[in-house]
Amino acid sequence: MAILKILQYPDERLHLVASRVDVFDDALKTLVADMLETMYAAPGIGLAATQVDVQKQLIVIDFSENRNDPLAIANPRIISTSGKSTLEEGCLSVPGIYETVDRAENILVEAQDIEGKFFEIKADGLLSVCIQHEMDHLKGRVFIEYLSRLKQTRILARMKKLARERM
Ligand code: K1U
Ligand code: ZN
Repeated sequence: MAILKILQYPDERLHLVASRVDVFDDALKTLVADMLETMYAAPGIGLAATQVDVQKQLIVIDFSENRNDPLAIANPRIISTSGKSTLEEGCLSVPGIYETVDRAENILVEAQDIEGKFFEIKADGLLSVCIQHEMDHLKGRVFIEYLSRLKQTRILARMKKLARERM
């Protein structure tokens, strides 16, 4: 297994749109294992393939207390939504920034597992928000794009400063 590099906002590659996963082979299983290791090490509760510069519709999530209940989701598609949720979100691609975003409270998602088998996920609370956040990554969207122009400008300046300090 390997820890992958997580792209940092404002990296342009975070805006690429992912393609459907159509081959469910050993290479996909290795990618899922690497994404999980990367997410656990970060640490985070979710990670989208886009964030590790792989343009595939693939997400990993684990928000269990003991970090031992991983979920891998390929080709997620929202079938229905209801209600409204406003939770604080973070993002491994925008470290140190936590902001509330309006999302659907309940979602029903159709997806495929790493064998390609279709399944449905009914989610609410943090799982629902996390899935919506990760699905946005697959569409090239970063959560701060829901914020005001002023907040986005401030965050962009902070991220550019962080990048300069890392050099
Ligand atoms: O997509 C990502 O960058 C991962 C992100 C997922 C997420 C968190 C909260 C709301 C929506 C989506 C994170 O995991 S940020 C880090 C984080 O929330 C966390 C880290 C360690 C322990 C608990 C939470
Ligand atoms: Zn994120």
